[in-house]
Amino acid sequence: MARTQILAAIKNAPSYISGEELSRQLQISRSAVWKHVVALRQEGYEIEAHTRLGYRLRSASPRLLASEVLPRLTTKRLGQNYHFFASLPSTNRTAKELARQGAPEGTLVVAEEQTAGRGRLGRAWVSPRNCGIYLSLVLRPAVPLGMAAQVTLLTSVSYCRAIEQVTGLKPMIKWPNDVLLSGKKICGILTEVHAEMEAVNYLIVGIGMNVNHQGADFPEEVRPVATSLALEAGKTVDSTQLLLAFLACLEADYDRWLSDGFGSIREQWLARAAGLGRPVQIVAGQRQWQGRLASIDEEGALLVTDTDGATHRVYSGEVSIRPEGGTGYDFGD
Ligand code: BT5
Repeated sequence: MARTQILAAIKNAPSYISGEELSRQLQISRSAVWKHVVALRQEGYEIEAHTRLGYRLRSASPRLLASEVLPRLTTKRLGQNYHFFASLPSTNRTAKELARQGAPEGTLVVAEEQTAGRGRLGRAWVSPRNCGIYLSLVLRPAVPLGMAAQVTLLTSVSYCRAIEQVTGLKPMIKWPNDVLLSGKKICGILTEVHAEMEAVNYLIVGIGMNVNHQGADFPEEVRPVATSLALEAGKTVDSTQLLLAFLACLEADYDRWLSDGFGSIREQWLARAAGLGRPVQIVAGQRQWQGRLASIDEEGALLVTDTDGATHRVYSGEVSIRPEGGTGYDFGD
């Protein structure tokens, strides 16, 4: 495609490259070259145009365009089948449609904005334009249905590792699906399973990453519980670098999980667990009870000790971490 070739030529040129040279290389008119340059600028590339010298790339597009992500992808599967959208209702919904049509493992749907982003239990995920990464991956692990929930846990570990690599920040994980900084949510994960006869057919792992949000980007009701990497780091974070690091971490963790199970990820999870040893309130369906967060087991179930000292396995539900000796909750839904 001419536009891709023009971008590559401008990127590879040691300095300016003339319109004449581009038109000769691509066998298209100089005005056609100019039209492609205008389109590239609209995609976020800063391209200088000088009447005598020609074109020069001042900076690459900060957007998660295939032209920026694919050449730098180090993974074998995750992200190789790449679908980028400026806006979608929900990346999980689109990924599910692709999975139904037979999309291969690792298919990635990325959007710059979601107009109907979803959390668990019908809750909404706030997904404003140009500050977050909203993505969904199609995975096809050959595992029993009972292991599907572990994917949420391993994804949170992988995302923490990516954040640590790219920003130096030290996030924590709140079971089952939140990543936190300063006790506030910077990421939520929604894993949806399609199974046949107790075996996973495909999984959609949806991740909402708060990257470059400022306080005003969050609506008032979410502001007290939400933060972003930029707010915590005090500087803008390179979304492309973050996405690439995340995909590399996730592929490594996912492959380890496929061969060795959740036990191989457990220590990494525990090293980042929020609220270990702290009093917690568990809400599972209609039932509410209080205990102390002890650990996580080899299957990814949360281990909570009740007031009588008995340890219970929690497979689903909400956890609110309570301040020691206090009555209120410092985090919860
Ligand atoms: C989650 O649900 O945390 C899962 C969120 C998954 C979102 C991704 S984005 C890509 C993919 N496509 C989708 O449509 N969804 C996935 P839950 O644990 O139910 O938390 C939802 C709660 O988090 C809300 O009720 C709010 O309180 C809070 N919340 C909403 N938007 C937020 C945001 N941007 N940052 C922090 N907290 C938020």
